[in-house]
Amino acid sequence: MTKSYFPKNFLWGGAIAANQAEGAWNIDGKGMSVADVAQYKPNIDPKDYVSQWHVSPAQIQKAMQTDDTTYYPKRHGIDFYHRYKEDLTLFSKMGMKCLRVSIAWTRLFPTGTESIPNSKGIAFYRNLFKEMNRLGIEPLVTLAHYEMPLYLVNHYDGWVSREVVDLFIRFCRVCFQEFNPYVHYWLTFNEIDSVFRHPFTTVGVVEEKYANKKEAEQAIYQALHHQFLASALATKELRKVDSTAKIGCMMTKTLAYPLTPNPEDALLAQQYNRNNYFYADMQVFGAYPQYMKNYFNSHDIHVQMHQGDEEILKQYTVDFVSFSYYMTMVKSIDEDHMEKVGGNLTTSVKNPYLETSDWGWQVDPVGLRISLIDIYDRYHLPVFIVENGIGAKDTFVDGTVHDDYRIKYFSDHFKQVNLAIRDGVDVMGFTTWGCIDIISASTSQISKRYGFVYVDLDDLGRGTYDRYPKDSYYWYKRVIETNGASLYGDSKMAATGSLKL
Ligand code: BGP
Repeated sequence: MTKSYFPKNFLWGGAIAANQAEGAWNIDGKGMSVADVAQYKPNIDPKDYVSQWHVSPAQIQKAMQTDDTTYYPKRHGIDFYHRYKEDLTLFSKMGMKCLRVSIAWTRLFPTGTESIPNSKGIAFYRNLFKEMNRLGIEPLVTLAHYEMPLYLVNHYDGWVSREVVDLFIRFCRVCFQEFNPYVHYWLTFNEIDSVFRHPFTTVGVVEEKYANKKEAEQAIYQALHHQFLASALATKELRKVDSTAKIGCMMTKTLAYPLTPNPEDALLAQQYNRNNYFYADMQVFGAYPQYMKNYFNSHDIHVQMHQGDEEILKQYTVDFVSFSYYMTMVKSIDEDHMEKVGGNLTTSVKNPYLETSDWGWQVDPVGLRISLIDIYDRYHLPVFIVENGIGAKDTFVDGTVHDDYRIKYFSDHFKQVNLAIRDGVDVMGFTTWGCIDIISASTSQISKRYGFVYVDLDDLGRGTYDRYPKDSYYWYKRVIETNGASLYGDSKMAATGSLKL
């Protein structure tokens, strides 16, 4: 029987983002962010989720004039803003060692342009981090998780404007100075590679403003350059405040397999994977790789750089590589004629060996082990799985949810992480996505539930907001307290819910 190879200091935990959990979108001086424009559209065809993320100037104007929170559920979230103490208590009783949260830029700087931060925003995060420290939960903090100020989209063209780099660094400086006593692990940009999947949310680019696709692509690469630069400059700022704190990049790991041994399929998969690595390559190696320079030349893309940019990128690189992992992809030269599956705002050829989630995402635990090995072998830096989980339709009965499917999902994934550690990968920790039910990033639903804790709320914002531990809550508690050993022993007992608090 396999044993647990998880190191003693392994950071078992959970992850949420401000815009999907906090709510309180216009409370205590918070400004509007791009997340406040994301609508919930009932009965939408899953294939159209992507279109929801492509927002026009007219939609932005409309969203700014309405506070219909049933239509914009992220604005209410799960009210973590007011209930965080209750939630942290639940996490602490579960034994969580780490919680990934993000800081809403608009809570500190409502438009992004103020010179003095909003003291109520600072007080909220200071209290949050203090409480986490008190409970022995290590904060892992994302500086930008799909929540840039809407003002910067409307008045600066988002990250296309170089001034946004300075405004973001002003925000980072305040975060590091104010929260440094409580926070030792930071992440810069969530899923920085998602920039082409949903540019509005990632870099504040409204594609409609550009004459054609080519101009929009040029703008997105410019915005991306500014984020790479901002990642390096944020690292520089952090080092000034605390030389021992660690900062990481964050990518969506979407490993692609060739459908067949046809070398053309293998090449396609390799190209896809290389593109997926481009973003972390930039933040780890600190320079544009030759393959991207060639792409820019052949596609007539001109990224404007200032003198000194290249040195900054090179000098301030990240300490670790973090990633989200939900599904894998399949590549084939005959792609057009094949059955497809959707997920994570992208599509793939269906993998005949894998099952899919309720939302069609291909579930692949072994792919996680392969990804861990690939990432570690490429970068030789510690790796951190900061998002993974299954969005499912839960049934709430008798005050709980019997979510054996979630237990199986995590059990399978944790075991693969354990094997990757045995294979020599330095894994810092694992924060499961949406450890408490939150509003989905892509669909704005809460019925797409990821949590170990159920929140009494429906897609139209109706409910008491009360929290209820699911069976998986007790199961994960046991995994944490045995440092993974229960995965190979008494996990069945834990799964039945016999281990109550
Ligand atoms: C990632 C995002 C998260 C998150 C997760 C699950 O891409 O970083 O914010 O929500 O995916 O996606 P969804 O909420 O769309 O199911």
